[in-house]
Amino acid sequence: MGSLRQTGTVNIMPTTRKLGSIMGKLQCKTAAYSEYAQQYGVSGSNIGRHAIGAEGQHMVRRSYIFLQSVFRQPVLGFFSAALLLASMACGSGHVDVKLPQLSAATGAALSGTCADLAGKLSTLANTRITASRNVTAGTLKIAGQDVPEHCLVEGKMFERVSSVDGLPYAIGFEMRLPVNWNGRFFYQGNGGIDGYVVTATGSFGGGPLTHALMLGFAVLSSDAGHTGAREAAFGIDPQARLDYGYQAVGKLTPMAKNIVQAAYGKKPDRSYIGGCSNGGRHTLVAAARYADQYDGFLAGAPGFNLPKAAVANIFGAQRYAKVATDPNDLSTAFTVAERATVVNAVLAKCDALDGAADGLIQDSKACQAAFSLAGDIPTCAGARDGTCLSAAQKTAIAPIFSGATTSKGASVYASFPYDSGLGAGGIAAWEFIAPLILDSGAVGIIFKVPPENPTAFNGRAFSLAANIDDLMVGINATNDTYAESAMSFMTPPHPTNLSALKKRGGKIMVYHGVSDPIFSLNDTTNWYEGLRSANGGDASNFARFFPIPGMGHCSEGPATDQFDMITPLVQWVEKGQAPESVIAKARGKGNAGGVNSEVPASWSADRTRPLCPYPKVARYKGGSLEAADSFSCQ
Ligand SMILES: [Ca+2]
Repeated sequence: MGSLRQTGTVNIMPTTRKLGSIMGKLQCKTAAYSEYAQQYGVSGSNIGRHAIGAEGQHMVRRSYIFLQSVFRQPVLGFFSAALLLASMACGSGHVDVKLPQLSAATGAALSGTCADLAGKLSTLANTRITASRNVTAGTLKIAGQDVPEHCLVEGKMFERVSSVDGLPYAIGFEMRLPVNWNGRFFYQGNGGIDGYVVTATGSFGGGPLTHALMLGFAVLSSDAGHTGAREAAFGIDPQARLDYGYQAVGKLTPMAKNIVQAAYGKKPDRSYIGGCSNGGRHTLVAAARYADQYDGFLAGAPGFNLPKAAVANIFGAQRYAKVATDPNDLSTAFTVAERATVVNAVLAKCDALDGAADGLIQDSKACQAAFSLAGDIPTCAGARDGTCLSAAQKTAIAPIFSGATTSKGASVYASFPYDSGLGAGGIAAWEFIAPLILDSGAVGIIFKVPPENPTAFNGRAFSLAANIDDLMVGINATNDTYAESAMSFMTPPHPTNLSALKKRGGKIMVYHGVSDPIFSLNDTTNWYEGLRSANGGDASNFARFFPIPGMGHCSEGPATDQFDMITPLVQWVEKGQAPESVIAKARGKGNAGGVNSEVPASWSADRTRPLCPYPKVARYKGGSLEAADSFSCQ
């Protein structure tokens, strides 16, 4: 503040602050209006004038006249200072915006038996119930504890035969309905390319100690419209593409709420959707498309640009192939020892930036500025021995981190941050194997228009020979058979316009491993920055984003990856208590949720850390390096 101008003996700060507050309201109002304009198509050139409106114009004119009368000089300098304060006011959450407070859910008991319920469901539209049975307490266990008694309902929606491949398709699902219900519904978004009705427990956090079903939610899980046995081949059916992308969620949600109605005598008081990876993508897509259906959204590692991420991973495979010493094994391009060398160099530059040399890089942004692959890793003078990278390796690998590009230099997806988890076990599968067996089929058969022929498809050959420019065209293309492009059906229509969710009192929490090798933290950070901009510089009154240092894709890595985010999300949605941090625990020896073998031996088995809402990071304030309360979110 010392740089602010003083005029004579008059302290301008109170006045500047006052004007800052006015400008802050205007700026935030402008942002809210631009969100409105985005939604309703008001022309951009009119936004500014409309945004501040007559009231705003009057406020500015009144302030300007007031300042001129006091100082008898032009007030542009004050306006600059005021704007600075205005942006600070917006950024620190002092925005005078009242969002609706949703009421808390109230529980109910299952009415009648599970067998009775099946009879009540025979009239559900486009739905066939295939089984319903009681599941006694303890049949399922989580972290050694009994999952309470519930009713399992299985069924299919929209059974049909494809006109493209002549094969049967349906949206398979199961619902698990607790006998003692908490009044809430949880849609479990599953991972990968879907295809499996994963047990509907509603899990979250690596090695969870609890899950939505255990907490009393009614939980739905689905295959999103195709069976896993078909692998990527379902992608030649246009409707199966759309169901996988977003329509299965849209079809299942009202059906599931009707099952809840039949089971408990009322629809869910509150509805939540969550998942990690592709499940995080389903969640962010739902936040944009189905904000009227859900109150709370919990998105982990949201691959909301999944087609782009898959192309970027194929780009990575092509770069690794240039320096692999064994052409049949891409991991020889960047060995375990070489990745450990990079991790050690990253830690040397970055670990202490948060105040504690503890093996976790909390200040990832500062780390990216501090670390350089070119400068901080020795270039091998002779043969590669694990302690250096050859010049050719640096040339091949650096663009994977700085971000895949087309032949014309256009960004394909996003950059990836350097972090402490780059040597972890899960990295190799995502970097060296997935592009040849997962991303290949996803891009070639599910996303691209026109698709490759699945019967003659060789994923490895496809990925290593693909032209990246052509793939980018393919994921954005349509034709008569495939009327929606992958970038349309897989991604949220306007990712940073969550105004419908916000305005009805909905809340969204997002988490992402900083060392995630397939969906980049930076893509999620860019999205969240865009969301902040679209909301006057601060989205924290309805959306919070928690980076998890060291964590890989959804779990594991040298990280504190065990946490419960559904409980704080419910507190936020239903009681207005925003999560200032979430405590996460390392899964060392003896952890009831399953041991993470990548927890470093130097850590205590149950190390805890606060996960902080971006842009805050956990900084050391003193005390034990093993305890969350030695850190604060700043
Ligand atoms: Ca540290």
